[in-house]
Amino acid sequence: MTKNQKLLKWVHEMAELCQPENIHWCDGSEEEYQKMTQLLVEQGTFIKLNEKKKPGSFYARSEPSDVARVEDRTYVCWPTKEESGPNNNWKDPKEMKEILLNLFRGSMRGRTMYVIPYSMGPIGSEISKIGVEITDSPYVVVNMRIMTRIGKKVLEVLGDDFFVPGLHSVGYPLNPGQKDVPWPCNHTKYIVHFPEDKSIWSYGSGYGGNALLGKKCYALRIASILAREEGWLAEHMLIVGVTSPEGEKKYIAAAFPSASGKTNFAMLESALPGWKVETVGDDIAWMKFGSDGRLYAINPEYGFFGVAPGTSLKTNPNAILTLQKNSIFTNVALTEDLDVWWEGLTDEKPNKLINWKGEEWTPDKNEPASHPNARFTTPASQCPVMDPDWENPNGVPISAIIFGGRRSSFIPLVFQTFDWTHGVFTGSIQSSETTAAAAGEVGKLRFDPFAMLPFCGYNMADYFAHWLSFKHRTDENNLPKIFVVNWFRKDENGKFIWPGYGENIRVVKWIFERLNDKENYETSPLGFIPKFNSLDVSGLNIPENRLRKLFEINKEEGLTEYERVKEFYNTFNNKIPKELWDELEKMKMRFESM
Ligand code: O2Y
Ligand code: MN
Repeated sequence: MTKNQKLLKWVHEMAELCQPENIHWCDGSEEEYQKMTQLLVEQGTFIKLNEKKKPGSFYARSEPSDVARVEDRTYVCWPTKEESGPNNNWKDPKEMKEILLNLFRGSMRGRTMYVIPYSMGPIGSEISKIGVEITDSPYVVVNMRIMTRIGKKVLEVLGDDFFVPGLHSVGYPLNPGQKDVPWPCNHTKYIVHFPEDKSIWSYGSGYGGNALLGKKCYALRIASILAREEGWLAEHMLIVGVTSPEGEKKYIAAAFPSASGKTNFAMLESALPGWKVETVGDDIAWMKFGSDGRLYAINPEYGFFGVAPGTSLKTNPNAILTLQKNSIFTNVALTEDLDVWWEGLTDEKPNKLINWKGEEWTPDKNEPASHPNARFTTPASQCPVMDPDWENPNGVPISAIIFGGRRSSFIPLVFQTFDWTHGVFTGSIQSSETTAAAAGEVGKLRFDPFAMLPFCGYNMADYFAHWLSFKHRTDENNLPKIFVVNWFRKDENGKFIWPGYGENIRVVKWIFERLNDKENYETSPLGFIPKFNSLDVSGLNIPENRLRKLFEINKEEGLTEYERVKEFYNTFNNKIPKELWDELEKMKMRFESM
């Protein structure tokens, strides 16, 4: 066990508060995992999948109201609302602690309290950080074991050092003799972060980012706070290594809003001969300066919690290969022979399924068989295209940062920003149409700066200033170049123009060439766009007029964007750095003189 007094005291206090029947310290062993999955099968939470089709894998269905991150129930409680910013829900920390203490009191009655020590990042890396999650959900334990490095070895490196405490309860205590349900949860939900003591309190949900506290709560919200204090970046970004046919390799990090194809991009199978993409991470990047003044990134995670619908051998063959074994599937559909299925997995739908709600489903049904936010949890080590350096404790050097959004119009397929400050400005006004990854309306255009809107643990105006400050922390030439991509531009019939997926390598190739200072660009009001014919579209068969449409930049839309951004910046109570306001005016002038 541990001698860390803070940890022992906290576990003791939380046990007093939550009143569990037992306490189990997770050692992270295979034997423990086998026992827990067996327990989950016995409880009815898990169905063991066909051993021949998906060895070592399990299927779970959540309660139909507990299917996604609950942004409206997620809080960051700084002492003042201003510190949390308009991007976070806020309550006075003392008031919030009171609410939570009342909810957590006795919340684990009749259940086991699991203590999970976990490392975000390779154990012992200078860039990695440790957390401890207390949970009453065995489902969370087995998912955390795939998504993070957990157990005894983490306690060994923790010693007496700092860790982030995270308390999680599904909020479904059991009275003596009361039968459990397959997916215990509570209609009252709170996902709360306290920056002062760097703690996380999550109540009422057993799903995904609400409950696996290492992911969004720690690796983004709390880590973004630590990153500001310590001078680094905790970002909602995939990381890939790209190798050219000449054998030159560069690493790229890319921020895309939730459920916008990050996992597909992270495992991209190049449609261009000779180009290769290898995966470092698919969701989160922690970037720190190396001794050479460049930014080095690690993936703090250990597995993928990917969106299942739409994932197929055509769209992401490497994800399909990864999830063939030792995986957990949540809210997909179940086949008659105990395998899994989801929309898009095969061209033909199976004749008969059990849908994500546990009902019989046939293809004539009007609703999908899997939930749009159905997920697979699968070990990164099983991905056939993991980069040889994905666990390098020093991280990988980042040459380019890409911001991406879902925009059916206005934003071209790709452009490069003029410099770091313009890049930060562009990140700060990143916008996207919403998806099913969070509860709420789908398809609505909203600002999602740096794809961090739901994940930045403090006032985003201060976050923008933090990004701007990087220009002064190193020689600007050491910093990654910043690009924007938009795979989602639509034609007048509402159809996507760009084929996406493996063809996105063509855009990556253009970026790669820009990084080598190739004169393949022309200047537009938004930034440097590909010179006509400099984007490799060989063999794609896209008519010239459609290709031009991908790069159409419209004056009216530009001026409308200016007004949208002004309104957005004004929600920050005069806190937006002057440099960004200046960039906005410069953008307006470029559009006016079009
Ligand atoms: O927590 C969920 O329900 C899914 S959210 C998620 C999962 C994996 C990666 N990213 C996200 C996200 O919302 O950005
Ligand atoms: Mn994400």
